[in-house]
Amino acid sequence: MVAKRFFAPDEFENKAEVDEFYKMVAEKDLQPLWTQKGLMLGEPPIRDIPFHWRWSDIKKLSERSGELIPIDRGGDRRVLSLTNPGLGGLPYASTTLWGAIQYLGPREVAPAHRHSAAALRFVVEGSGVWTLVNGDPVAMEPGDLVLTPNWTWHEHHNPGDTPMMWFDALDLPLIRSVDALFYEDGPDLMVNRLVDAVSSSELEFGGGAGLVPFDMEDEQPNHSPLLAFRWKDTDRTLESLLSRRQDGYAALRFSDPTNGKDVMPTMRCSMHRVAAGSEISPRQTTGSSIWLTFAGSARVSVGESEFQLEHGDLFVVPSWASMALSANEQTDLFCVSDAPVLEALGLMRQRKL
Ligand code: GTQ
Ligand code: FE2
Repeated sequence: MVAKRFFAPDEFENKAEVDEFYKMVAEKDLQPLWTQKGLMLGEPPIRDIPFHWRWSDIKKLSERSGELIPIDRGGDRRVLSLTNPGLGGLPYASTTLWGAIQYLGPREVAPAHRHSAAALRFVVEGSGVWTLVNGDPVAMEPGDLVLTPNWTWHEHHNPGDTPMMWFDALDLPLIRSVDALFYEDGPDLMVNRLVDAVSSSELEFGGGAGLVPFDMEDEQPNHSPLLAFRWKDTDRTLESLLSRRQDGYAALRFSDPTNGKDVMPTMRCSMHRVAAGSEISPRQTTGSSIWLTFAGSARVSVGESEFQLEHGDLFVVPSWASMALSANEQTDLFCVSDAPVLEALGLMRQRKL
């Protein structure tokens, strides 16, 4: 391959004139394309790095934050964000995704607000928290996936006697990068009541496989109207998928029950079950993802790194990094990625290695 030239003034015989020209261009806030190094490389220059966070560390620090830090107005959310060391101190797990662990103590309430970044929760431990999404109370239990789509009001309640910890993912870095992040505080709260009712979203759209209301309104939201995906359904589906597989690896994608699209326009959610001794074969894809080890134990390699995963551990796969996993025991993993964005823009590339 012929090396590209990057016409520095030194390369010219009429160096002084070229030098002067480059100065004049810069003075008018212009830059020549022909002097740009690294603008377009063969493969994307990727800043976020493969990284692993241990549940044991996060849990200890979250519990300590529960003792030290109140969550009244101002604090709002007791959240420790996964900070990818490749991103220069930004509180982001990957280039496009915010990932965090939220801790809500007994009888605490995280007050109402909304933002144009979309969010989702996947519950790791605890019980009894519910979240109010645009007025609809949605219970949260371990293994459940709960959505708070972009610009929906949300507040979290823990009316019980025990703390709860869950994983949050938001498309916040992506929304910030396109300068479209808006935020609004909500009305202050009312009562920290117990909720045992099933959410209206589940009553209307949670009927089960392929069963959706006939008389849906013409105007549909651009996200799943079903806001909670329950562990018992996820577990049962993974179990039957796995029983049909020879290779010991089953995966499902959470989808909008009305149209099969991803649950929200910017994030794809999936759940993976790998039988003891089985593998997720090496692969790579554009777009980044955050993985959460819900159960089991496994070894994963991401790019040049290798991580040993235990219950609750999280890791990030940057864009175009290879990923392969092998399970020591049966292992369940939740995954959130920015795949719908890449697909919508015609930028999805995937390959098995
Ligand atoms: O629970 O509403 O991890 O607004 C980051 C921002 C959680 C939330 C986060 C949020 C929330
Ligand atoms: Fe929020």
